[in-house]
Amino acid sequence: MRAPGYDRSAHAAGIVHIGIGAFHRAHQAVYTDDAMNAGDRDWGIIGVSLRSGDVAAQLNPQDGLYTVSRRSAAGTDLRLIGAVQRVLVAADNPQSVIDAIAAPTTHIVSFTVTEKGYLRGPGGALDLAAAKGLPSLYHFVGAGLAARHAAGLPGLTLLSCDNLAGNGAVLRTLMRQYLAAAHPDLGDWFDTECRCPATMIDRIVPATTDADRAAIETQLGVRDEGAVATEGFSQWVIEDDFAGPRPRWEKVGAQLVADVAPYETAKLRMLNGAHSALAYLGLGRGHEYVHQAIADPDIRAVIERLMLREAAPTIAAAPGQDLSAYADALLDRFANPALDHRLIQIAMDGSQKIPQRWLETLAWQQQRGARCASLEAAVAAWIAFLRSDHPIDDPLAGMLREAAAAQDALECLFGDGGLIASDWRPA
Ligand code: CS2
Repeated sequence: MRAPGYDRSAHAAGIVHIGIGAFHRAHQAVYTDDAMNAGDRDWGIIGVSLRSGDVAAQLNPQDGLYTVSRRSAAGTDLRLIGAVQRVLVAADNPQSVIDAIAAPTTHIVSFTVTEKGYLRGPGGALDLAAAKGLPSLYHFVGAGLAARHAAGLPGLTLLSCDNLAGNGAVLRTLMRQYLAAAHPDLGDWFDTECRCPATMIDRIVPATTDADRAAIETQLGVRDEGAVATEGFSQWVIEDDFAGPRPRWEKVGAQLVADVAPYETAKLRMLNGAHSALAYLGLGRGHEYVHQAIADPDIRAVIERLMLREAAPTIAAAPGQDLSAYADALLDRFANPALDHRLIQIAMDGSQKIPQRWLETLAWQQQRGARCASLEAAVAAWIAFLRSDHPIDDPLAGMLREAAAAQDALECLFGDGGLIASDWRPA
Protein backbone atom coordinates (compact mmCIF):
# COMPACT_ATOMS: atom_id res chain seq x y z
CA MET A 1 0.00 0.00 0.00
CA ARG A 2 1.24 3.47 -0.85
CA ALA A 3 2.12 5.47 2.30
CA PRO A 4 3.54 8.94 3.02
CA GLY A 5 7.15 9.12 1.88
CA TYR A 6 7.92 12.12 4.10
CA ASP A 7 8.62 12.49 7.80
CA ARG A 8 5.22 13.59 9.08
CA SER A 9 6.57 14.88 12.37
CA ALA A 10 8.95 17.27 10.61
CA HIS A 11 6.21 19.32 8.92
CA ALA A 12 4.41 22.36 10.28
CA ALA A 13 0.70 22.82 9.51
CA GLY A 14 0.22 25.40 6.77
CA ILE A 15 -3.48 24.77 6.19
CA VAL A 16 -6.50 24.92 8.48
CA HIS A 17 -9.42 23.13 6.85
CA ILE A 18 -12.92 23.83 8.12
CA GLY A 19 -15.41 21.02 7.48
CA ILE A 20 -13.23 17.92 7.47
CA GLY A 21 -15.73 15.41 6.10
CA ALA A 22 -15.15 12.51 3.73
CA PHE A 23 -14.93 14.80 0.68
CA HIS A 24 -11.93 16.77 1.98
CA ARG A 25 -10.15 13.60 3.04
CA ALA A 26 -10.57 12.06 -0.43
CA HIS A 27 -9.77 15.24 -2.37
CA GLN A 28 -7.75 18.25 -1.12
CA ALA A 29 -5.91 16.21 1.53
CA VAL A 30 -4.80 13.74 -1.17
CA TYR A 31 -3.43 16.52 -3.41
CA THR A 32 -1.65 17.99 -0.39
CA ASP A 33 -0.22 14.60 0.58
CA ASP A 34 1.02 14.26 -3.02
CA ALA A 35 2.63 17.70 -2.87
CA MET A 36 4.40 16.79 0.39
CA ASN A 37 5.53 13.50 -1.15
CA ALA A 38 6.92 15.58 -4.03
CA GLY A 39 9.00 17.61 -1.57
CA ASP A 40 6.83 20.53 -0.47
CA ARG A 41 7.30 21.38 3.19
CA ASP A 42 5.07 22.52 6.03
CA TRP A 43 1.68 21.96 4.45
CA GLY A 44 0.23 19.71 7.13
CA ILE A 45 -3.51 20.16 7.59
CA ILE A 46 -5.30 20.93 10.83
CA GLY A 47 -8.88 19.80 10.28
CA VAL A 48 -11.79 21.50 11.99
CA SER A 49 -15.28 20.14 12.57
CA LEU A 50 -17.65 22.95 13.42
CA ARG A 51 -20.20 20.81 15.25
CA SER A 52 -19.75 17.08 15.51
CA GLY A 53 -16.89 15.34 17.29
CA ASP A 54 -17.18 12.23 15.09
CA VAL A 55 -14.26 12.85 12.72
CA ALA A 56 -11.99 13.93 15.60
CA ALA A 57 -12.91 10.73 17.42
CA GLN A 58 -12.05 8.73 14.28
CA LEU A 59 -8.82 10.46 13.29
CA ASN A 60 -7.09 11.77 16.41
CA PRO A 61 -6.49 8.33 17.99
CA GLN A 62 -4.95 7.33 14.61
CA ASP A 63 -2.63 10.37 14.62
CA GLY A 64 -4.59 11.78 11.67
CA LEU A 65 -3.73 8.83 9.40
CA TYR A 66 -6.44 7.19 7.31
CA THR A 67 -6.85 5.27 4.07
CA VAL A 68 -8.50 6.27 0.83
CA SER A 69 -9.81 3.37 -1.23
CA ARG A 70 -10.37 3.94 -4.93
CA ARG A 71 -13.11 1.73 -6.28
CA SER A 72 -13.99 0.71 -9.81
CA ALA A 73 -15.22 -2.34 -11.65
CA ALA A 74 -11.55 -3.30 -12.02
CA GLY A 75 -11.02 -3.47 -8.25
CA THR A 76 -9.98 -1.42 -5.25
CA ASP A 77 -6.67 0.09 -4.28
CA LEU A 78 -5.83 1.51 -0.91
CA ARG A 79 -3.56 4.34 0.01
CA LEU A 80 -2.52 5.86 3.34
CA ILE A 81 -2.79 9.66 3.64
CA GLY A 82 -0.53 11.55 6.05
CA ALA A 83 -1.40 15.20 5.39
CA VAL A 84 -3.91 15.62 8.23
CA GLN A 85 -2.16 16.22 11.53
CA ARG A 86 -5.11 16.49 13.89
CA VAL A 87 -8.76 17.45 14.07
CA LEU A 88 -10.21 20.20 16.28
CA VAL A 89 -13.86 20.38 17.29
CA ALA A 90 -14.99 24.00 17.31
CA ALA A 91 -17.99 23.30 19.54
CA ASP A 92 -15.73 21.81 22.25
CA ASN A 93 -12.76 24.15 22.06
CA PRO A 94 -13.47 27.29 20.04
CA GLN A 95 -10.25 29.03 21.05
CA SER A 96 -8.13 26.22 19.60
CA VAL A 97 -9.63 26.95 16.16
CA ILE A 98 -8.96 30.68 16.44
CA ASP A 99 -5.38 29.95 17.57
CA ALA A 100 -4.82 27.62 14.61
CA ILE A 101 -6.04 30.27 12.15
CA ALA A 102 -3.87 32.89 13.88
CA ALA A 103 -0.73 30.72 13.91
CA PRO A 104 2.23 32.25 12.02
CA THR A 105 2.71 28.95 10.12
CA THR A 106 -0.85 29.05 8.71
CA HIS A 107 -1.19 30.47 5.18
CA ILE A 108 -4.44 28.96 3.91
CA VAL A 109 -7.83 28.40 5.49
CA SER A 110 -9.95 26.17 3.28
CA PHE A 111 -13.59 25.16 3.52
CA THR A 112 -15.97 22.33 2.71
CA VAL A 113 -18.92 23.36 4.82
CA THR A 114 -21.59 22.54 2.17
CA GLU A 115 -23.86 25.09 0.55
CA LYS A 116 -25.80 25.84 3.72
CA GLY A 117 -22.64 26.49 5.76
CA TYR A 118 -22.25 29.89 4.06
CA LEU A 119 -25.37 31.10 5.88
CA ARG A 120 -26.90 33.04 3.02
CA GLY A 121 -30.32 34.47 3.61
CA PRO A 122 -32.99 34.88 0.93
CA GLY A 123 -31.50 36.95 -1.91
CA GLY A 124 -28.00 35.73 -1.13
CA ALA A 125 -26.87 38.26 1.51
CA LEU A 126 -25.28 37.03 4.73
CA ASP A 127 -27.68 35.99 7.49
CA LEU A 128 -25.84 38.14 10.01
CA ALA A 129 -27.61 36.82 13.09
CA ALA A 130 -26.64 33.25 12.15
CA ALA A 131 -23.11 34.31 11.20
CA LYS A 132 -22.57 35.93 14.58
CA GLY A 133 -23.83 32.84 16.38
CA LEU A 134 -21.98 29.57 16.87
CA PRO A 135 -20.84 27.53 15.12
CA SER A 136 -20.24 29.79 12.14
CA LEU A 137 -17.18 29.82 9.91
CA TYR A 138 -17.35 33.63 9.95
CA HIS A 139 -16.98 33.82 13.70
CA PHE A 140 -13.81 31.72 13.70
CA VAL A 141 -12.22 33.23 10.62
CA GLY A 142 -13.09 36.76 11.78
CA ALA A 143 -11.53 36.20 15.22
CA GLY A 144 -8.49 34.47 13.68
CA LEU A 145 -7.95 37.32 11.21
CA ALA A 146 -8.32 39.88 14.01
CA ALA A 147 -5.62 38.07 16.00
CA ARG A 148 -3.31 37.98 12.96
CA HIS A 149 -3.85 41.66 12.32
CA ALA A 150 -3.15 42.53 15.95
CA ALA A 151 0.05 40.45 15.88
CA GLY A 152 1.24 42.06 12.64
CA LEU A 153 1.06 38.75 10.76
CA PRO A 154 0.27 38.52 7.04
CA GLY A 155 -3.26 37.89 5.73
CA LEU A 156 -4.56 34.53 4.54
CA THR A 157 -5.93 32.80 1.51
CA LEU A 158 -9.52 31.70 2.16
CA LEU A 159 -10.15 28.79 -0.19
CA SER A 160 -13.77 27.75 -0.66
CA CYS A 161 -14.07 24.15 -1.91
CA ASP A 162 -17.85 23.99 -2.00
CA ASN A 163 -20.25 23.57 -4.93
CA LEU A 164 -21.42 27.18 -5.15
CA ALA A 165 -21.44 29.27 -8.31
CA GLY A 166 -18.50 31.70 -7.98
CA ASN A 167 -17.52 30.19 -4.61
CA GLY A 168 -14.50 32.48 -4.10
CA ALA A 169 -16.41 35.70 -4.80
CA VAL A 170 -19.34 34.51 -2.67
CA LEU A 171 -17.05 33.82 0.29
CA ARG A 172 -15.27 37.16 -0.15
CA THR A 173 -18.53 39.12 -0.25
CA LEU A 174 -20.04 37.32 2.74
CA MET A 175 -16.84 37.54 4.79
CA ARG A 176 -16.68 41.26 4.00
CA GLN A 177 -20.31 41.68 5.19
CA TYR A 178 -19.47 39.86 8.41
CA LEU A 179 -16.33 41.92 9.06
CA ALA A 180 -18.20 45.18 8.44
CA ALA A 181 -20.52 44.22 11.31
CA ALA A 182 -18.19 42.36 13.67
CA HIS A 183 -14.68 43.75 13.02
CA PRO A 184 -15.17 47.05 11.15
CA ASP A 185 -11.50 47.99 11.52
CA LEU A 186 -10.40 44.89 9.54
CA GLY A 187 -12.17 45.57 6.23
CA ASP A 188 -9.38 47.42 4.42
CA TRP A 189 -6.74 45.03 5.71
CA PHE A 190 -8.84 42.09 4.51
CA ASP A 191 -9.19 43.66 1.06
CA THR A 192 -5.47 44.21 0.62
CA GLU A 193 -3.99 41.25 2.55
CA CYS A 194 -6.40 38.35 2.01
CA ARG A 195 -7.50 36.47 -1.12
CA CYS A 196 -10.47 34.23 -1.89
CA PRO A 197 -9.69 32.25 -5.06
CA ALA A 198 -12.47 30.38 -6.86
CA THR A 199 -12.20 26.61 -7.17
CA MET A 200 -13.89 23.77 -8.98
CA ILE A 201 -13.66 20.61 -6.95
CA ASP A 202 -14.70 17.22 -8.22
CA ARG A 203 -14.60 13.71 -6.84
CA ILE A 204 -17.55 11.49 -6.01
CA VAL A 205 -17.21 10.49 -2.37
CA PRO A 206 -20.17 8.63 -0.86
CA ALA A 207 -20.55 8.75 2.93
CA THR A 208 -18.47 5.91 4.42
CA THR A 209 -20.59 3.06 5.78
CA ASP A 210 -19.87 0.39 8.38
CA ALA A 211 -19.78 -2.12 5.53
CA ASP A 212 -17.03 -0.02 3.86
CA ARG A 213 -15.02 0.04 7.09
CA ALA A 214 -15.44 -3.71 7.49
CA ALA A 215 -14.31 -4.37 3.89
CA ILE A 216 -11.26 -2.15 4.38
CA GLU A 217 -10.44 -3.91 7.66
CA THR A 218 -10.44 -7.25 5.84
CA GLN A 219 -8.14 -5.89 3.14
CA LEU A 220 -5.85 -3.95 5.47
CA GLY A 221 -5.71 -6.24 8.46
CA VAL A 222 -6.32 -3.32 10.86
CA ARG A 223 -9.36 -1.26 11.68
CA ASP A 224 -9.39 2.24 10.11
CA GLU A 225 -12.13 4.36 11.66
CA GLY A 226 -11.31 7.30 9.36
CA ALA A 227 -11.42 5.40 6.06
CA VAL A 228 -13.00 6.97 2.99
CA ALA A 229 -14.03 5.27 -0.26
CA THR A 230 -14.13 7.09 -3.59
CA GLU A 231 -13.80 6.77 -7.37
CA GLY A 232 -10.56 6.92 -9.36
CA PHE A 233 -11.43 10.25 -10.97
CA SER A 234 -10.39 13.48 -9.28
CA GLN A 235 -10.23 17.06 -10.56
CA TRP A 236 -9.34 20.35 -8.92
CA VAL A 237 -9.26 23.64 -10.81
CA ILE A 238 -8.05 26.60 -8.75
CA GLU A 239 -7.89 30.31 -9.53
CA ASP A 240 -4.26 31.28 -9.17
CA ASP A 241 -4.77 34.15 -6.74
CA PHE A 242 -3.19 33.45 -3.34
CA ALA A 243 -2.29 35.88 -0.56
CA GLY A 244 0.92 34.03 0.31
CA PRO A 245 2.63 30.68 -0.27
CA ARG A 246 0.73 27.55 -1.27
CA PRO A 247 1.56 23.91 -1.97
CA ARG A 248 2.58 23.24 -5.57
CA TRP A 249 -0.70 21.46 -6.20
CA GLU A 250 -0.22 21.98 -9.95
CA LYS A 251 2.73 19.53 -9.84
CA VAL A 252 0.39 16.80 -8.63
CA GLY A 253 -2.56 17.14 -10.97
CA ALA A 254 -4.46 20.28 -9.96
CA GLN A 255 -5.05 22.95 -12.63
CA LEU A 256 -4.09 26.49 -11.59
CA VAL A 257 -5.88 28.82 -13.99
CA ALA A 258 -6.81 32.48 -14.42
CA ASP A 259 -10.55 31.78 -14.75
CA VAL A 260 -12.31 28.86 -13.09
CA ALA A 261 -15.80 29.81 -14.30
CA PRO A 262 -16.10 27.55 -17.40
CA TYR A 263 -15.07 24.47 -15.40
CA GLU A 264 -17.17 25.34 -12.42
CA THR A 265 -20.28 26.12 -14.45
CA ALA A 266 -19.95 22.87 -16.43
CA LYS A 267 -19.47 20.88 -13.25
CA LEU A 268 -22.37 22.46 -11.37
CA ARG A 269 -24.87 22.34 -14.24
CA MET A 270 -23.83 19.01 -15.82
CA LEU A 271 -22.46 16.80 -13.03
CA ASN A 272 -24.29 18.20 -10.02
CA GLY A 273 -27.38 19.08 -12.07
CA ALA A 274 -27.55 15.49 -13.30
CA HIS A 275 -26.84 14.16 -9.81
CA SER A 276 -29.75 16.02 -8.23
CA ALA A 277 -32.04 14.94 -11.08
CA LEU A 278 -30.91 11.32 -10.65
CA ALA A 279 -31.62 11.61 -6.93
CA TYR A 280 -35.25 12.76 -7.18
CA LEU A 281 -36.16 10.83 -10.34
CA GLY A 282 -34.39 7.73 -9.04
CA LEU A 283 -35.96 7.77 -5.57
CA GLY A 284 -39.34 8.30 -7.21
CA ARG A 285 -38.84 5.05 -9.12
CA GLY A 286 -37.65 3.08 -6.12
CA HIS A 287 -33.90 3.10 -6.76
CA GLU A 288 -31.39 3.42 -3.93
CA TYR A 289 -28.04 4.12 -5.62
CA VAL A 290 -26.78 6.36 -8.44
CA HIS A 291 -25.57 3.36 -10.48
CA GLN A 292 -29.08 1.87 -10.36
CA ALA A 293 -30.78 5.11 -11.42
CA ILE A 294 -28.46 5.65 -14.39
CA ALA A 295 -29.02 2.04 -15.50
CA ASP A 296 -32.78 2.77 -15.74
CA PRO A 297 -33.20 3.53 -19.48
CA ASP A 298 -35.98 6.10 -18.96
CA ILE A 299 -33.92 8.04 -16.43
CA ARG A 300 -30.75 7.76 -18.50
CA ALA A 301 -32.49 9.40 -21.47
CA VAL A 302 -33.62 12.30 -19.27
CA ILE A 303 -30.08 12.73 -17.89
CA GLU A 304 -28.41 12.64 -21.31
CA ARG A 305 -30.79 15.33 -22.58
CA LEU A 306 -30.32 17.40 -19.40
CA MET A 307 -26.55 17.43 -19.79
CA LEU A 308 -26.17 17.75 -23.55
CA ARG A 309 -29.21 19.68 -24.80
CA GLU A 310 -30.17 21.76 -21.78
CA ALA A 311 -27.05 22.48 -19.67
CA ALA A 312 -24.15 22.29 -22.17
CA PRO A 313 -25.41 25.10 -24.48
CA THR A 314 -25.47 27.49 -21.48
CA ILE A 315 -21.73 27.04 -20.82
CA ALA A 316 -19.10 29.24 -22.47
CA ALA A 317 -16.44 26.52 -22.69
CA ALA A 318 -12.75 27.24 -22.18
CA PRO A 319 -10.39 26.46 -25.09
CA GLY A 320 -9.99 22.68 -25.25
CA GLN A 321 -12.93 21.98 -22.92
CA ASP A 322 -15.04 19.32 -24.68
CA LEU A 323 -18.50 19.25 -23.07
CA SER A 324 -19.71 16.26 -25.04
CA ALA A 325 -16.72 14.18 -23.92
CA TYR A 326 -17.38 15.50 -20.41
CA ALA A 327 -20.97 14.22 -20.51
CA ASP A 328 -19.77 10.78 -21.69
CA ALA A 329 -17.25 10.62 -18.87
CA LEU A 330 -19.93 11.61 -16.36
CA LEU A 331 -22.26 8.82 -17.54
CA ASP A 332 -19.42 6.34 -16.98
CA ARG A 333 -18.69 7.74 -13.54
CA PHE A 334 -22.35 7.58 -12.51
CA ALA A 335 -22.44 3.94 -13.68
CA ASN A 336 -19.46 2.91 -11.48
CA PRO A 337 -20.82 -0.35 -10.02
CA ALA A 338 -18.24 -0.42 -7.23
CA LEU A 339 -19.41 2.84 -5.68
CA ASP A 340 -22.63 2.62 -3.71
CA HIS A 341 -23.55 6.31 -3.81
CA ARG A 342 -26.91 6.74 -2.11
CA LEU A 343 -29.46 8.89 -3.91
CA ILE A 344 -30.84 10.06 -0.57
CA GLN A 345 -27.41 11.57 0.26
CA ILE A 346 -27.58 13.71 -2.88
CA ALA A 347 -31.27 14.55 -2.28
CA MET A 348 -30.27 16.38 0.92
CA ASP A 349 -30.37 20.20 1.01
CA GLY A 350 -32.22 20.58 -2.30
CA SER A 351 -33.14 24.19 -1.52
CA GLN A 352 -29.44 25.05 -1.33
CA LYS A 353 -28.34 23.06 -4.38
CA ILE A 354 -31.08 23.44 -6.98
CA PRO A 355 -30.55 27.15 -7.82
CA GLN A 356 -27.01 26.72 -9.23
CA ARG A 357 -27.61 23.17 -10.50
CA TRP A 358 -30.93 23.61 -12.39
CA LEU A 359 -32.42 27.07 -12.18
CA GLU A 360 -29.57 28.94 -13.85
CA THR A 361 -29.88 26.61 -16.84
CA LEU A 362 -33.67 26.93 -16.86
CA ALA A 363 -33.47 30.74 -16.72
CA TRP A 364 -30.87 30.87 -19.50
CA GLN A 365 -32.98 28.69 -21.77
CA GLN A 366 -36.18 30.56 -20.87
CA GLN A 367 -34.59 33.88 -21.85
CA ARG A 368 -34.06 32.33 -25.30
CA GLY A 369 -37.60 31.03 -25.51
CA ALA A 370 -36.68 27.37 -24.99
CA ARG A 371 -38.23 24.84 -22.62
CA CYS A 372 -36.21 22.18 -20.79
CA ALA A 373 -38.16 18.92 -20.70
CA SER A 374 -35.57 17.14 -18.54
CA LEU A 375 -35.08 19.86 -15.96
CA GLU A 376 -38.83 20.39 -15.75
CA ALA A 377 -39.20 16.64 -15.09
CA ALA A 378 -36.53 16.99 -12.41
CA VAL A 379 -38.39 19.89 -10.77
CA ALA A 380 -41.59 17.81 -10.77
CA ALA A 381 -39.65 14.90 -9.22
CA TRP A 382 -38.34 17.21 -6.47
CA ILE A 383 -41.88 18.32 -5.65
CA ALA A 384 -43.02 14.67 -5.61
CA PHE A 385 -40.10 13.90 -3.28
CA LEU A 386 -41.11 16.75 -0.94
CA ARG A 387 -44.64 15.33 -0.87
CA SER A 388 -43.44 11.75 -0.26
CA ASP A 389 -42.67 9.84 2.94
CA HIS A 390 -38.93 10.29 2.50
CA PRO A 391 -37.27 12.23 5.33
CA ILE A 392 -36.49 15.79 4.14
CA ASP A 393 -33.02 16.84 5.27
CA ASP A 394 -32.89 20.52 4.35
CA PRO A 395 -32.59 23.77 6.35
CA LEU A 396 -35.94 24.84 4.85
CA ALA A 397 -37.60 21.43 5.32
CA GLY A 398 -40.78 22.64 7.03
CA MET A 399 -41.45 25.47 4.59
CA LEU A 400 -40.62 23.24 1.62
CA ARG A 401 -43.09 20.57 2.67
CA GLU A 402 -45.77 23.22 3.07
CA ALA A 403 -45.04 24.86 -0.29
CA ALA A 404 -44.91 21.50 -2.07
CA ALA A 405 -48.25 20.47 -0.60
CA ALA A 406 -49.99 23.56 -2.03
CA GLN A 407 -52.05 23.28 -5.22
CA ASP A 408 -49.85 25.90 -6.85
CA ALA A 409 -46.63 24.31 -5.54
CA LEU A 410 -44.58 25.57 -8.50
CA GLU A 411 -45.57 29.17 -7.77
CA CYS A 412 -45.01 28.81 -4.03
CA LEU A 413 -41.52 27.47 -4.67
CA PHE A 414 -40.34 29.41 -7.72
CA GLY A 415 -42.83 32.22 -8.42
CA ASP A 416 -42.32 35.90 -7.51
CA GLY A 417 -41.62 35.98 -3.79
CA GLY A 418 -41.44 32.14 -3.75
CA LEU A 419 -39.24 30.18 -1.37
CA ILE A 420 -36.41 29.68 -3.86
CA ALA A 421 -35.08 32.90 -5.38
CA SER A 422 -34.16 32.65 -9.08
CA ASP A 423 -34.63 34.26 -12.49
CA TRP A 424 -36.60 31.26 -13.76
CA ARG A 425 -40.40 31.47 -13.72
CA PRO A 426 -42.45 28.30 -14.18
CA ALA A 427 -44.70 28.60 -17.24
C1 CS2 B 1 -23.35 15.50 -5.01
C2 CS2 B 1 -21.92 15.99 -4.85
O1 CS2 B 1 -24.14 15.18 -2.81
C3 CS2 B 1 -24.23 15.87 -3.85
O2 CS2 B 1 -25.02 16.79 -3.92
O3 CS2 B 1 -23.87 16.00 -6.20
O4 CS2 B 1 -21.42 15.79 -3.59
C4 CS2 B 1 -20.99 15.35 -5.91
O5 CS2 B 1 -20.82 13.97 -5.66
C5 CS2 B 1 -19.65 16.03 -5.95
O6 CS2 B 1 -19.83 17.41 -6.15
C6 CS2 B 1 -18.77 15.43 -7.04
O7 CS2 B 1 -17.63 16.18 -7.18
